[in-house]
Amino acid sequence: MKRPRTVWATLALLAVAALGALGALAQSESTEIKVTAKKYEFEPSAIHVKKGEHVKLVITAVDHDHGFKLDAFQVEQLLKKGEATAVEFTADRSGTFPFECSHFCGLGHKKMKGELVVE
Ligand SMILES: [Cu+2]
Repeated sequence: MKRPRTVWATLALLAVAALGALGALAQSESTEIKVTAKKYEFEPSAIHVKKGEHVKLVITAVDHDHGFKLDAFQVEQLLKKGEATAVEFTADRSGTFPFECSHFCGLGHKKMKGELVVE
């Protein structure tokens, strides 16, 4: 009757591993930052976070549909006017990374930029 014992031992190990992963998730830093998008700026236009943080940006386009594109962390999201839209990523590298509006919104669209600073 070796096999059942092996199965139980494996299950127990898996359970311990799963609990460990959940614990790590709960402990990892998570930051929520509210951002406003309007012609032709993001506010704040410089977003500061700490390296390793899980970042949740809640972005509201107030005057028009806009977009949020942060290439360094593979984020691209359409922002519908009047809706709070969340984008999430883990800031696992330090540096200064540009983001921009990715949905044409008028003459100043190309100037609608900001930067994420990961320290
Ligand atoms: Cu735009």
